[in-house]
Amino acid sequence: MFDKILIANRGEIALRVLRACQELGIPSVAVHSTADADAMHVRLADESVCIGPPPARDSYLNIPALLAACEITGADAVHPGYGFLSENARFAEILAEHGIHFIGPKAEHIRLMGDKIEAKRTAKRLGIPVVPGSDGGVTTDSDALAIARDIGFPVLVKAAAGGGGRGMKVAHHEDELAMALATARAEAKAAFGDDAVYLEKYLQRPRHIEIQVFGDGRGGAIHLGERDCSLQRRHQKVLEESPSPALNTAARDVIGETVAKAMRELQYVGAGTVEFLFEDGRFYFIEMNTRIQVEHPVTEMITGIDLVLEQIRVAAGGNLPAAQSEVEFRGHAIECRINAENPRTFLPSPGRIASYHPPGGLGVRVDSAVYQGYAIPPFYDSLVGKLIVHGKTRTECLMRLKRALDEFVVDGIETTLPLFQRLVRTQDIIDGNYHIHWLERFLAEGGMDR
Ligand code: MV4
Repeated sequence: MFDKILIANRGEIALRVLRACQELGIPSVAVHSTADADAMHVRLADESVCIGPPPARDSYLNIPALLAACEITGADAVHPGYGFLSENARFAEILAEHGIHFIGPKAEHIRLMGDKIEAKRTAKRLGIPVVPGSDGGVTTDSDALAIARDIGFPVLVKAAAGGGGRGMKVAHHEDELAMALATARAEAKAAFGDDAVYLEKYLQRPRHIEIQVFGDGRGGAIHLGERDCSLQRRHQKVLEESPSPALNTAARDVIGETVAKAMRELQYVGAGTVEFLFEDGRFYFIEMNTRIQVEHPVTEMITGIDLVLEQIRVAAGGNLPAAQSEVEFRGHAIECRINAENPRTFLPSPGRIASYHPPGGLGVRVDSAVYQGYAIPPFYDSLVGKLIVHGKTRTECLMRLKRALDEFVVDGIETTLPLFQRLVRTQDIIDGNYHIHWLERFLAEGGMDR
């Protein structure tokens, strides 16, 4: 096992990793920017190192500063959390060159999945169903037109270096294709320095369902079911749940086993998420994330498996947490991302938390790094915390969520708590009847004011 783990992150995920370290009896090192000197992850870690000024590029993304922090403290492993350097293949390689373990997948798999064209090609080769589209990148307009006619309009132009919705353009008809290509290319070039694009059939009202996988890097891999992440706003997830209201046991077993088999073939190591669009009963691969995700607690609540602790164990050469036949999906879990934002305009609302009272009780979990009197700095994402609720059934889970939301007090800043208060009282949500555009439509139609 590792001697000491450096946590290259901040906020609730830094705390989450810290807790896993404590349960494994491994000393931890927190790093922080000057803006985070009084952050909870710094207080609770065994040691801490200041790695730079507030802007992330000078601190949490500063590789030389992180290497120096490992050197100073004698950390022999780094957990990157999510965001920041978590999917930076070069960072994983540099750590290895310095004899430090990266708690995450192999650099080659991070790099492979970072290129959306290569990721899709690999998925297809491994027997995962993909969205119909160009086989690889598209080069000329006439090339693109031929493919678009073949798969049928509407089509979506996507950036190879994209993800998270950046550099995407829809063409509803032939006469929109050239413009969509040019715009997507220009945006991709500006955002990623790479103008490679590819073409897909545009799915109009799918759900976003992702499969959690876990590999041992030696050809063993299991799946831990799905999360339905269809409730999003501007490509930011708002509420996630497992199981998906749209799946039954048979459908889960089929897609889960397909994905697990692919991960065995890849010899994938650690936690990963394979993202799908799901429409008319069919799955279509879109991307794979090679990190622990914000919404991982939803999976932990229904499987009882500590994903972060298992990431550490497997990175140190340990075995999978369970055989596939031992994985049980128990009950239902829902996560709400509580942001420091106005619940109608979604404008950030950083500042001091005057009063803080998180909910508790059976089946209620709050993953947060804030405390009463803490000032949320304006430099980073606006996540105040995640409320995760578990129940025997979806109905029980929703009732418990309603109760927990009523208990939750965060005063002094604006939060998105009122949005969730509204959502748990909305029929489509109660019925599980929603897709990737549902929330934006609800908000545009004044759902918050009805
Ligand atoms: C799509 C799609 C429809 N058809 N691909 C958006 C982010 C990126 N991860 C993939 N995205 C989409 N890809 C095809 N072929 C619609 C989206 C999409 C979306 C996907 C998941 C969750 C929310 C979304 C919101 C808008 C568009």
